[in-house]
Amino acid sequence: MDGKEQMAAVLEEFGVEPGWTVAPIGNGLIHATSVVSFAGEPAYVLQHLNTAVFPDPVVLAHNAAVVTNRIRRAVVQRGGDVTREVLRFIPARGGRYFTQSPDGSYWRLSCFIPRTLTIDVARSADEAGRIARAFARFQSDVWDVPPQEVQDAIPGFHDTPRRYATLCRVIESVEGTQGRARRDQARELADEIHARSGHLGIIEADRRAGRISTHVCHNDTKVNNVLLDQETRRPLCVIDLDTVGPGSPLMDAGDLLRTAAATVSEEERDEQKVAADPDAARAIISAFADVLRDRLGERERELLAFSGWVITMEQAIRYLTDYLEGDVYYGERYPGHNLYRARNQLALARSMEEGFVDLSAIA
Ligand code: GN1
Ligand code: MG
Repeated sequence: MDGKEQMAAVLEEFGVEPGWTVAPIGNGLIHATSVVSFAGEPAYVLQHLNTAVFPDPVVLAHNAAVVTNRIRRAVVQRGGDVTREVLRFIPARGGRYFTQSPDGSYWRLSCFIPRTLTIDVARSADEAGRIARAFARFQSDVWDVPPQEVQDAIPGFHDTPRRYATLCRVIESVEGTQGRARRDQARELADEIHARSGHLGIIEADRRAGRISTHVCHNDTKVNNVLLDQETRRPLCVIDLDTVGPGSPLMDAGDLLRTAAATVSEEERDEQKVAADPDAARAIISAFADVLRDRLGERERELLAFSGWVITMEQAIRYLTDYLEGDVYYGERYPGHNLYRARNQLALARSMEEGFVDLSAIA
């Protein structure tokens, strides 16, 4: 079966009529995402799931159903538009929200939301604030869902100290000529990470000790994981629900600080250009503090800015680990891609330290 035949078989499983064309869409790093159109009009989003990262499609479908049902109800209550403000997945034959093709791989289909765009960099502090508000509202809509109703699709996803321990282990164990060369290149970045390691575990330790809350979180609140209205640029719909699971709301605020307060994207190779904009950071922090005002505790409010630093360091650690392991998780589009990404993220963390995160005040 060639690629086109396989696609035809998959779309038929979802009850899609013939006459479609497909084309890649978006900047996601994990799944292969395409748009399915009829006579040039986009109708569906088709995803070929990356089962190396998400081995269990049942968990993904379950978590997505829990949050989209809850959000749909909230959208109706506030008089919003359910066709544009929440994802709608299409059941395959048999009623499940995914299907398996003969080669064993998994696919899923959702409705395309027209006249929207995604961005990789916010163009102003106001825009960063508006986007943060959309993610904070997502959090607030699912706030009452007991965390045990969703499952951890990737256990320990935002366990930053564990990510750091993995990096240390990989640095020690990298073998072979290429591995050693990579290790030498990575040394400078690793040293910077080691020097900051004392602060990496604070949020996770507080969460485990119950000093900060555990809730259903999105866990991947990148600036490009929300659809904006094409004309008004108003954030409409939070997407990419695969990492939904129990976690700390701080990590969702943190990933927004990492991506929406950054002046360039994480793909920028020139680290001189990488900076965190303190005005955008303030806008993001106030959006979370405002939307979740009765819900965040004192310790959570205190750690909001710091959460941006933690998640940026976590991302640097993840990119550097992947570089050392041979780009098995994120892949690479050019030699040294994940090393550049790690360098970018470390420059961003440093800029946060200069601008709005005082590590000496955090214990
Ligand atoms: C991945 O799928 P995507 O591109 O939205 C990753 C995030 C990282 C991000 C870095 C499941 O997100 O955790 O922060 O890349 N998702 C997974 O850009 O690992
Ligand atoms: Mg994404």
